[in-house]
Amino acid sequence: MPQFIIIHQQVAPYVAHIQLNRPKELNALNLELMGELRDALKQLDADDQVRAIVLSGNEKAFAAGADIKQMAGKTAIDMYNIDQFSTWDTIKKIKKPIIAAVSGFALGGGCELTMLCDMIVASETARFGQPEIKLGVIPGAGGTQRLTRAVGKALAMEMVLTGRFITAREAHQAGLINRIVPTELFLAEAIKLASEVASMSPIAIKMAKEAVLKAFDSTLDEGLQFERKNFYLLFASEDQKEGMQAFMEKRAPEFKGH
Ligand code: DAK
Repeated sequence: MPQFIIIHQQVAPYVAHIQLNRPKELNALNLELMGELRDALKQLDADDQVRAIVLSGNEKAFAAGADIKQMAGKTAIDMYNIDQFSTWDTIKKIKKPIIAAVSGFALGGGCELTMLCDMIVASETARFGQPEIKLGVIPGAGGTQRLTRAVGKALAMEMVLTGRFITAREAHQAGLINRIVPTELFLAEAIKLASEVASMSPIAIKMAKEAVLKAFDSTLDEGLQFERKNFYLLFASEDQKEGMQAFMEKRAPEFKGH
């Protein structure tokens, strides 16, 4: 049984929800929590009854970053041996879409975790930041890269160099998040968005996610080639036949994921 996360199966058809659950520590991401999160995501990624995943904290905090108390005394060699990157890399490789439901603090590793997700639904009280600079370090799980790609150089540089938190409104204007909703609805709206995604062909959804992410580390031509292959490949699926047949018969498609 995981100690630091709660897994809710079928919060909507084909939607699972993982809740980070270290409320007293504002969901600080200790190594144990990250290990549980990695294992849960891998398990849900392999589960045919799950087509989209919602990841949340609570109303006060998504996550206030890596656990500073656990990290403070570590040496470079400790950090090397712990190899947290393998955990983060596994999360990066999850094929099903992950929607972050964010309220309150999403800081440091917490902000980086939201950026590893595929979409972000935020409450009005959400605050995003990369305050590592105030601790004498810099972001270590993609904050300098994914944030810059999401919000552009000016704002990323300001956030990374000053540690300033931005509001949900600023995050929305800058393109970091998908939508802002009233605080009491942040989880429900994320589940609603996940349900919409989960109603599509799960195989097309995975290939679409893969292709969009390809845009971040390929030239345009390489990305287009990749997209083309996935596009062709989907014509080998029954879901493509069902989707197009259902359109012509003016009925809702019934996707099966093969
Ligand atoms: N770690 C440990 N404990 C934390 C914490 C954190 N990041 N954030 C909060 N807490 C704890 C507080 O210590 C406090 O515990 P007690 O003292 O009561 O025992 C409790 O949570 C409540 O926090 P506060 O009393 O501070 O609450 P406030 O509302 O006054 O302030 C705050 C909220 C979020 C502004 C403040 O707690 C804060 O500034 N927290 C630290 C934020 C921060 O600096 N985050 C970045 C951490 S560095 C990597 C992957 C990831 C990372 C690095 C490498 N690899 C893959 C290699 C990530 C690094 C980071 O995230």
